[in-house]
Amino acid sequence: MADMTHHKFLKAPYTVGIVGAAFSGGQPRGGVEQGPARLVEFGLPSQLSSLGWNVDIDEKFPTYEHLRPPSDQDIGKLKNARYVSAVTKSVSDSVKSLVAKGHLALTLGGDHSLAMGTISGSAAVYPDVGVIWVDAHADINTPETTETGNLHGCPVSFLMGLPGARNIPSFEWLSPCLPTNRIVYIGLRDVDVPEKKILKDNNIKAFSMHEVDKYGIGKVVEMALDYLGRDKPVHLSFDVDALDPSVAPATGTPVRGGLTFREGHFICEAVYETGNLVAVDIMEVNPLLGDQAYVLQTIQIGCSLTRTALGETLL
Ligand SMILES: [Mn+2]
Repeated sequence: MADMTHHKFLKAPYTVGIVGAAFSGGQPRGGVEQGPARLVEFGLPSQLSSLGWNVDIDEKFPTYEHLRPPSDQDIGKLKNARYVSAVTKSVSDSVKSLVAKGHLALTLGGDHSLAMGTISGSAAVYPDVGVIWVDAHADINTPETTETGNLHGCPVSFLMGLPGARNIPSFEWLSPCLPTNRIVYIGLRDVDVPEKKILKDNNIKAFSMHEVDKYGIGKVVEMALDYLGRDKPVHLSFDVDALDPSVAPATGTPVRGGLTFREGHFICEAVYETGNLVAVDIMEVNPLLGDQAYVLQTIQIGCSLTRTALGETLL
């Protein structure tokens, strides 16, 4: 068993609860719902056991089909809103119960709309949780600004309860739980014009690829952790499209100019070292996009990012 960091917000013996969130309703491309099963088949649970964790997983992967409404007409521009709401509510309950027990909640996606569930779940236990959102995209469109109506581009505005993203029909369960100063973005490079305005108007902390190039990843992560507070619980929400498509190609919305393999892993290493983690999301691994080699490469990266966020070190 490896030496484990002291975790300020977890109860010993340290347990990771895996939520296999097999869901793709927040975006139009099929396949991302198969991400969690492929990560598990590749051996993720036993890899985490070898790091010293007790692993709590329902290998049957509860499907969310029973939550699919019989009909789901667009609400304004929003697609599948009732289905996304029902699934994210279920994920929120799962994450909340794990975090409340002092377990680390590890959610494997699935598309990034799931973060409405994961972050509301950890914030229900820790209202001062700080979120590190690693992504090519800001995912902060509101029901008014979204062009596509795909909810994986909107979770942050819902969590914050920004104007236009409050009291949305079918999302009555989700009350604002993420103050605008409790999130830091890393890796942004494809941000819609209205999203840029939202980030600026609300003074939201964001390190785009420009800042990663300018300061280096070490300094960026240090600034991010200082900003959130070194004594506060941390929720890491990692969209694999933050990585350059040459590193993680099998994902729905790849954007060139992304994080290198090491930059992505460095973020996970540094966040783990704080001992403040309460929840980790690994999102948007889509095993149906690209040829087999690309898919395998992306699944391997999903596993290695997770291991690193849970304590695997190079030495
Ligand atoms: Mn995302």
